[in-house]
Amino acid sequence: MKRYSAFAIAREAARYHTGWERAWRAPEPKASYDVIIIGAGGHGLATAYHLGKNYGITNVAILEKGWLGGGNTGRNTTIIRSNYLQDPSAAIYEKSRSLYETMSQDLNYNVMFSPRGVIMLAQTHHEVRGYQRTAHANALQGVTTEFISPEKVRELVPIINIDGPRYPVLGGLWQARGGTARHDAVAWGYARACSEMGMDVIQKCEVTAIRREGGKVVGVDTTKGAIDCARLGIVVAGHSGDVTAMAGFRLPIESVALQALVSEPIKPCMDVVVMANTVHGYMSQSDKGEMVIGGGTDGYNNYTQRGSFHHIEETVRALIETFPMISRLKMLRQWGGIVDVTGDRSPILSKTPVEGVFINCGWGTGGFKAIPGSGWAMAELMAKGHSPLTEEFSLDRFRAGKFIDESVAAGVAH
Ligand code: FAD
Ligand code: PYC
Repeated sequence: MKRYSAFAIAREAARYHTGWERAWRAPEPKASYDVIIIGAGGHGLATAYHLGKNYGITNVAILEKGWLGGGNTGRNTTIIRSNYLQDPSAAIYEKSRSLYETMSQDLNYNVMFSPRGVIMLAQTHHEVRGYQRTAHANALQGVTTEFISPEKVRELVPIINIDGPRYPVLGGLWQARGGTARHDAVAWGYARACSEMGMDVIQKCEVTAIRREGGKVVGVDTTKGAIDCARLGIVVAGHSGDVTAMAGFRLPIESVALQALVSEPIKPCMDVVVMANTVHGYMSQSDKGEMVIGGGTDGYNNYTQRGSFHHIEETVRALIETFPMISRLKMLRQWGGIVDVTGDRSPILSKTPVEGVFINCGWGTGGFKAIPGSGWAMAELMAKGHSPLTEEFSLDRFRAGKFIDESVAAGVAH
């Protein structure tokens, strides 16, 4: 595959863009693979990529029932940060954040990583104490964050109303190297790199059954026929419960809709990401100028990929008190995704009761930021049978009661 570069753009401009190749192949499935990954979202693709890059395992198929990145990966508000409280979380989220720094170069694909900084506003004294505690924990974990004053918040975000009609801004947890990236590009960049390594990324191929013999996986049935495999990764976010049911086990997970919306594009007015968790809403400005806005999860389980109307109202109301100028904006689009939420708001990266079957799920409302780190760790788990980054995130923690409570760091009301 030809590399993307400034020279390639100039060359193609000179010949009317007739020489570009397809970014990834569109193959039909083979009869058998060493590894099958179910789900071509960011986590599935990153797992496949690191299996190839870090372990030389390339006889891999990634099966996707819809289109590449059409699940939560292409529906999220793209916030990247690693300011979590617990040590195992800080380790995997910071690994991930640092991989985002070089992702465009690693994949030879511009994912538009923008480390513009993320503030989580503290609007109650309880939140002030919570975020100060997180800043101290982050210092011990080697994650650079700081608790900043209301004046500093105002300096960073001139459009903010720090006096607030209900909750004044009392400070904020600031991560200067947090930010955003272009979500589709993350999926496309990984797909291109996987295809380049000889892996098959197969879209419109739904897995309908998982075949087992003697407690071990032997393959899957799909809408494109039966495919054999020695190892299987289930990486399907909101559909994890459905797919693990095919393998005969249940997960401690719930699927709920989480939604977002964008405004009409306006001139640059906010160059950091702001999360206001007490009033509940978060906002950033896209490169096109749209204000990207997200709300909370629905209060009931569902698979609608839409989200309920009252959440839009609540989210917009919360953001208008925080940023009064947005009351003048027209909203253009709204959408939802089905997020997979665990009781402790931490992910599951684990072996399963079926030999050869591995699960990566439970990223809930916050897995976009984790894509490269999760792929790195999941590939290690699948290739070697263990990974220091996944150890604490196994399914066993629910049996042993060793929860990794990240309900504050999750940032999104559940
Ligand atoms: P997905 O991208 O959902 O991929 C799973 C794939 O599996 C899907 O494409 C699906 O079609 C496929 N699949 C399912 N069943 C089958 C089957 N039987 N056969 C084949 N394929 C199947 N996270 C952040 O870090 N920052 C944010 O700002 C943020 N904002 C969010 C805002 C919204 C509105 C939403 C919905 C989520 C947000 N998230 C955010 C969470 C983040 O999007 C997810 O945690 C992450 O994208 C999950 O990636 P994934 O690869 O696990 O899942
Ligand atoms: O995890 O930072 C996050 C997040 C923000 C919005 C949705 N998730």
